[in-house]
Amino acid sequence: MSREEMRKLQGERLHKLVDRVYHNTPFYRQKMQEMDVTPDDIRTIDDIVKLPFTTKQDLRDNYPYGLFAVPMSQIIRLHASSGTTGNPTVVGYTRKDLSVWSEMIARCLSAFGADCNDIFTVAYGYGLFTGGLGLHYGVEHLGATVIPMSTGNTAKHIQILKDFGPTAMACTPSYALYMADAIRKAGIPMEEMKLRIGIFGGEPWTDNMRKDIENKLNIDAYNIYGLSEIMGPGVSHECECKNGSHIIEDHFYPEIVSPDTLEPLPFGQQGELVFTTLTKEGMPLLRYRTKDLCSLTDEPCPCGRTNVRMSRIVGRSDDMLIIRGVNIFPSQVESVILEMEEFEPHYQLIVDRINNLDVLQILVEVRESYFSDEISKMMALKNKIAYKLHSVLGISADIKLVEPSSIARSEGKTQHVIDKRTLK
Ligand code: DLL
Repeated sequence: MSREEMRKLQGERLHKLVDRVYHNTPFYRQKMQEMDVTPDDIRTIDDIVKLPFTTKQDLRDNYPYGLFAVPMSQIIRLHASSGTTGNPTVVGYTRKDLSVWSEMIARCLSAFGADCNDIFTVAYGYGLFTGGLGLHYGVEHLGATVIPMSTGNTAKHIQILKDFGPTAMACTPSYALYMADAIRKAGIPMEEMKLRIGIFGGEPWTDNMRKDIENKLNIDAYNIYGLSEIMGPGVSHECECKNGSHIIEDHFYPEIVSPDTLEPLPFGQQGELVFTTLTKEGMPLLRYRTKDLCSLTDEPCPCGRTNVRMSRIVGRSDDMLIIRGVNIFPSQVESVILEMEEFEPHYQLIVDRINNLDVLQILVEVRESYFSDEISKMMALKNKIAYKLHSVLGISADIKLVEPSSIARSEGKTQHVIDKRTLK
């Protein structure tokens, strides 16, 4: 599609979308009324700037189903990702949403050079996380074969890579490096395997990591990006040129805005990525602030695709961390500590990457009156908070109880995160 045709289609879809949310989502109707905008004011895609932004906080305020635009009888799947504190962010899909999602992923996979002759292992988490099931149904939609590995089964995964002859593997890039080391340690030469394509995303990675993965696994490694609020994996994907990721623009309209002023920025400038879900039925979102920092380009791509491309994600405009593919906010730790009288409101998350696996240590200060020389008492306290943190964060952490005032403060403030990972 030419850029002109695409923008026309986006404008038509935007008008229908705004009409839908105005009539079906009280949250949006109220926001639009406050801004004195009606669906009739939205005629072309350029009118998008008249619409309100949506944030994770809005999702949290309307937890769990407040932003759904259809009755629950039409929602056939729910997923969820981390909220900034206790409650997760819930997303709901209609049958049509799931069909669009599978088709999008099939498009991504075919851009990676895959077809119905390929066999995929999907080693993203299956469950509330969108990675596993998202890729799974996309592979089926393409007509290829899917092996639903999920995460954390490295020995079995290696055996399957050797015996079942998969040609493609989908997982986080850090897990791909971890697998490469495990395969080397198992003494299995890559030539005994048929792997040729890697589908990596869910966390930031670099072109150097790509080279490393490609050399170690003897594959072509491609970037896939997405977020559960918008759909899940597959919102954008690389092509054979590996020079930016094409956005599935007929379904998701991208903008880059300044995170400070929220003013739209032109192509080429770096800022916060914002998406509007042009066709989504279950939980459509207007101008959702992803907090991911990147830039966009509409320069023609040698592959021939005309969709706008986004650069790699270079950072976040909030304090979200991605640890072993799981999104973590320091405020989630805080919410647990504030509920427990045994602890001071001071904590620190120390993140590192050891042998390609992310490790998280959490330091928490025990209140004077609860501090004890008795090991059994301290162990019980540690287990108690470890259990609560695990249920809120969804990953395990090494908890270290420390004495009151022992976490360094500067100007009275604790530095809540020390991230020692450097993505080379
Ligand atoms: O991570 C969806 C996904 C699964 C994408 C598998 C790709 C592959 P969430 O858990 O909602 O969804 O986390 C979304 O992860 O806002 C980015 O910060 C980050 N992220 C996802 N893909 C990439 C990527 C899934 N390719 C958040 N590069 C997003 C950099 C990524 N960051």
